[in-house]
Amino acid sequence: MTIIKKTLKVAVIMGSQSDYPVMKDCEIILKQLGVKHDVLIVSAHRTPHRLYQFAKNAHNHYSVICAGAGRAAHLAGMCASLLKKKLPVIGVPIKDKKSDGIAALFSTNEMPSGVPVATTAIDGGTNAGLIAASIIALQDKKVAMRLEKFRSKLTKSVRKKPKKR
Ligand code: RP5
Repeated sequence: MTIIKKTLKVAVIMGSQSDYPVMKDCEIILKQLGVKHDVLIVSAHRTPHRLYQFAKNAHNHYSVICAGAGRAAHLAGMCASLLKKKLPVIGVPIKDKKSDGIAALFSTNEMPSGVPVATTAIDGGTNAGLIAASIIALQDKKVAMRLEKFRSKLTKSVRKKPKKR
C-alpha cells in the first residue's frame, strides 16, 4: 500500500460551536501526540451542503474523521454514508440537557449494518483522539512511540492503594 503522507491527518468535525468544549479534548490529545489535524464545524442539519463537500473530498486530506454531535446527532453517520472513500469515522455523542446525551448516543451508534461509525462514550472527545491517533500510528512511528509513552505514563499514575482521607 502506498502511504500518502499528506493524508496522515485527522479531521475533527462537530455539529455546532456548542460541541467544542468536548471536541476540544480531542484536539488537545491530538496536539499532545503530535498528530496533524484540522478542526471544523460541519452541521448535518444546518449546513448539509458543507457536509456533502467535506465528505466528498475528505480522502484527499485525511485518514480518520472524529465527528462530535449532540441531540439528533446525524453528523457521524451521514459523514460515514457520504464519504467517497471509506475512511474510519469515530463518532462522539455529546451530552445535552434534555436526554443527558442518550439521544446522541443512539443516533451515533445505532447505524444500519454496512455503514459503521465507531462510537465513543458520551462526551468521549479524548478517547476519540486516542483512537484516531492509534490509526495514524499504524503509518507513523513517531506517533506510535508517543502513544506508547502516553499509555505507560497513565499506567504509572495509578496508585496501588487509595490515598487515605
Ligand atoms: C446538534 O445540535 C449539534 O451537534 C449540537 O450538539 C446540538 C445543539 O446545537 P446548538 O443549538 O447548541 O447550536 O446538531
